Amino acid sequence: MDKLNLYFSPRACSLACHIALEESGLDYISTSTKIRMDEHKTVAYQAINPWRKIPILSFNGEVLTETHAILSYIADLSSINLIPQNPLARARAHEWLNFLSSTVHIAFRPLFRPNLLLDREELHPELRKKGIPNLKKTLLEIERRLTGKKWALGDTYSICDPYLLVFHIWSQRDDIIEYVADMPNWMAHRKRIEAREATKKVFLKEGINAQNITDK
Ligand SMILES: N[C@@H](CCC(=O)N[C@@H](CS)C(=O)NCC(=O)O)C(=O)O
Repeated sequence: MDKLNLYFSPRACSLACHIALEESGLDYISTSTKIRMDEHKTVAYQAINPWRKIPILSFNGEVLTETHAILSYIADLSSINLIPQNPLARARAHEWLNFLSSTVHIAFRPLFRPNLLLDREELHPELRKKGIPNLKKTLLEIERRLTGKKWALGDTYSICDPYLLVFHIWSQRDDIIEYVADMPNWMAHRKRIEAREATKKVFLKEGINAQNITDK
């Protein structure tokens, strides 16, 4: 099998896959493709992924898209227990992953990317205003689900945890933080993730540090 190659953009949802790969013990490489620099729109990247989104995992001529699918694949390949085998516990993992990709990620869209929803720039402030209560409600649901939990699934770290970190980082961005409530359970969870060696290594690889982590 080829080395797994993760295409990532710093602090994007690909960060979850990057950390999971580092935790997994699998042999991998990662390729920086900065969204901010439109590197995902180049002809070269489009030839690999015509959908032009990050992340992708490429290996053996395969190109796997979707954070949820990539995380699940990493967990299944790894000999480290990154997703439970027990059917209900495994379903709980997919419950988190689907919630994060389909509901939480999308709740940021009116604030981060109003241009994807409406062309008319003069309506963007209204769209942002409408998006704020929904974002807040969605993030507070995460806070509720983490009550009394060390990790997303309870006592054991899993692929759900680095995915949660991505959205916590987004929630603390300079242009978002004023709209979100205090979320002590989630903040404590983030600190536990950030204390792990794999997370520290990936922050270094992606160039994430205390100065730029809250940047827009
Ligand atoms: N459903 C996809 C969403 C992928 C996605 O939207 N990724 C963002 C980065 S977090 C992206 O590629 N944005 C660039 C763009 O939309 O132009 C997933 O969960 O992986």
